[in-house]
Amino acid sequence: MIRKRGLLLGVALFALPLLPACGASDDTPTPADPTATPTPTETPPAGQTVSWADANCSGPPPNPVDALLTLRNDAGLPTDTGECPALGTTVDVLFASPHVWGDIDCKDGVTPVDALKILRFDAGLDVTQEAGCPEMGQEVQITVQ
Ligand SMILES: [Ca+2]
Repeated sequence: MIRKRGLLLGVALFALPLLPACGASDDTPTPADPTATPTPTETPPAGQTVSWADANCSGPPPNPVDALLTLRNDAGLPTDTGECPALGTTVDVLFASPHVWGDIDCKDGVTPVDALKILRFDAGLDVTQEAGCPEMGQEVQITVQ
């Protein structure tokens, strides 16, 4: 009996290298074509450089027109934000967390307080921003989510 097991083991060990590996194909690998042009990887969409609180992308600095747009948005009236995202759109701000476009102070969404802060900034008065929120008029790069 021991001799029979030894014979079976010997046959199994002899035949093992002859069996194809699990999942292996019979195809031999083809070398990479050295003349092939590499496929370019897809680049992320380019961001848009804007001035924070410039609601309609008219150019820095933010001004009372941006405040008016903010109030119109709050009242449910149409707003023309030009090449900027629509007010209330979530945007990724480079080197900052996602923010809502038009939520100037990064607090409580787009409200009349944001319009007031734009007017204060325009008048040269102090404006308080939430931690991690861009400063008024700061140049930022945004990408619409
Ligand atoms: Ca706000």
